[in-house]
Amino acid sequence: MFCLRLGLWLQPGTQVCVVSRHSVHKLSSLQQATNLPPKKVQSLLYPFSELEGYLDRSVDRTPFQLFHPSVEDMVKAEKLFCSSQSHKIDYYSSAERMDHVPALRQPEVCFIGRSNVGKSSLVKALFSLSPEVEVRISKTPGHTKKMNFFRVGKAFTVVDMPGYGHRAPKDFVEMVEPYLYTRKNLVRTFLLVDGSVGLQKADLIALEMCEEFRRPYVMVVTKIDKCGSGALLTNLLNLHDVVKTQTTSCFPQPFLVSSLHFLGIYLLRCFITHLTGSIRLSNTSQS
Ligand SMILES: Nc1nc2c(ncn2[C@@H]2O[C@H](COP(=O)(O)OP(=O)(O)O)[C@@H](O)[C@H]2O)c(=O)[nH]1
Ligand SMILES: [Mg+2]
Repeated sequence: MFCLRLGLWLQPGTQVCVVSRHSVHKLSSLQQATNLPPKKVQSLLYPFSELEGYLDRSVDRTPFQLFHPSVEDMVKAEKLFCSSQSHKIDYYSSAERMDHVPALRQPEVCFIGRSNVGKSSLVKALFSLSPEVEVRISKTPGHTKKMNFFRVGKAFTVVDMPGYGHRAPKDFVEMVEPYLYTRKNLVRTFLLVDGSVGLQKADLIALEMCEEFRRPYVMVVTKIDKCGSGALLTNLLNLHDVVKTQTTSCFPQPFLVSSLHFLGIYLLRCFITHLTGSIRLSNTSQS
């Protein structure tokens, strides 16, 4: 059934993106990803499905699948991540202080989290269909010292924030907190946690801060390729428990991603375009 639906939305000639001279990763687009075996496609599109089988029957799956778009909607969302003459995706500017933050009006989403959790890698994976967009990824923790703004046409802005927790508490207090507190066009904050190590003390501090600001935020579980299903599930259930018992502004569903293997990237693209009002979901999607 799933493959049948997929086939319908990915007719030959369904244009996804005009590819530039930069090379595009083979899993960047749904069209390319769907050449893989169905089970693999399912886990690329809906990574939680991979873990579901390991869950005890008593565990309620609903919170993990609140946002469950159709493939059609994912295809729609993907188009917004393809740069064209009339819809330019580019790095816009960086800011080290709040008074350097660009005055942009589009809805904005930002990515925060510990240094090295995978923020820049995730932004790069989201923009992988427009590989000319330069997103810097470091080998050394704490490299991103600035807030980096990326424009997605007139639709929305994505902000890659400096990390916290590792030699960077100052950046966090001076940049991240005032930004989260005052940015008017910020529609959602994505708080990244490393799925292979689970919630750390610094993550809980960030979570507390997000709660204090009372602005809606979403947890993203990164690097899900880096550990086995057992460890990932333990970390995920622990996170779910914290979200359920200690938060009020957090979306109940954590988003699972691997920027390295493109797991969950299509789902997250769809969620971002939905949140920023850039696409309208079809009736078949849940949210
Ligand atoms: N295995 C794995 N490694 C990742 C993933 N995402 C990022 N990394 C690695 O984690 C390190 C830090 O990534 P980066 O995006 O710079 O983290 P940031 O400091 O939060 O921006 C880099 O060496 C990345 O290659 C992932 O999904 N899987
Ligand atoms: Mg970074």
